[in-house]
Amino acid sequence: MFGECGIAASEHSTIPTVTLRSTDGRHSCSIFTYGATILSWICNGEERLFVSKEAILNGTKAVRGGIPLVFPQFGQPNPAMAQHGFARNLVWEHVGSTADEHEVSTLLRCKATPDTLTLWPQDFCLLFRVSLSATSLVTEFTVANIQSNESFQFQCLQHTYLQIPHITTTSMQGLQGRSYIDKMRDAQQFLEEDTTILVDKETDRVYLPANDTSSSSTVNVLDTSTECTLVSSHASCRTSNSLTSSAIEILQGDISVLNVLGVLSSTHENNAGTKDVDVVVWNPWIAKAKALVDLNDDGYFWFVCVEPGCVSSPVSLDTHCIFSLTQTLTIPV
Ligand code: TA6
Repeated sequence: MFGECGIAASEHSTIPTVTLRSTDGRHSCSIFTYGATILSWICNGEERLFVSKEAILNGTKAVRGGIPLVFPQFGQPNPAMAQHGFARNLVWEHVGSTADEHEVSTLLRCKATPDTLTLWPQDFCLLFRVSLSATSLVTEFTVANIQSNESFQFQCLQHTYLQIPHITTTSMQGLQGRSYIDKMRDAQQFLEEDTTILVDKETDRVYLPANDTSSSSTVNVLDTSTECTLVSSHASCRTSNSLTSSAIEILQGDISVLNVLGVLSSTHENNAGTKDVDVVVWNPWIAKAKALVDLNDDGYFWFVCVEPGCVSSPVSLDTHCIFSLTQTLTIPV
């Protein structure tokens, strides 16, 4: 077996943390069940995600770093709901794990609560599957519309903070040919013409799906001092229908991980292919870093956010349908 899964109390909170660890000890991943927030991904003995030294890790505030989950809104279009929605502030339930000779996976679940129903009157079930292998981390965020009377719309995103040697020696490739909304230029839309993108000021862009052959859906983050690729980020989404009532009972009930995985694969397999997604690129730079209480002033040196999601246009999910957003982070061998 490649590895195993464990769950234990967290360092700063009684809310548990799920840990995936390879048998050889060289690879691991930690998931704080507060928000199902991935706090660490170690690949070949090296930490690949950034978490601020000032991050609040006691389960009272969304984590500044790792991979917070954004749902059902991006930003704060509904001012009555927290920025980036409530998924990253809820305690998720650990459903179980699976392992084979290539990877170890775990599954977490979050159901609608009286508080979420008050804020957002839709009955949903969220699933988050995290799979660790020797070269990659795959994170699959699934939304199930389990109500029978109406569809609902939402935005979702995986807010990934990638650890880098230094922002001034980091570049990104793979976004050329994609249009983007630049939040630093009055949310106007531009075309990315550069094959290599550097960050030298506050950067907050929503790159729209690469829906033609001229652009790819993989973003490579490189160290310009060595021209080596640090990590590749690929993402896609898919929507599937035909959740049977028994499948809904499995998703909602006292579920086993194999039952849920069975529902996911049977529901997804006989449906349309995957689609490209938005990619948000963010670095707060100097002023915004100073303004963020949970980020030290020079914290912006050490990360760039490459965040796959569906934010430029909301997802509309019909009754008894599921939607999955899958991010694959790969370390070149
Ligand atoms: O993903 C980029 C962004 O929307 C930025 O505008 C900035 O607000 C960032 O998210 C962090 O948001 P947070 O609510 O986690 O402080």
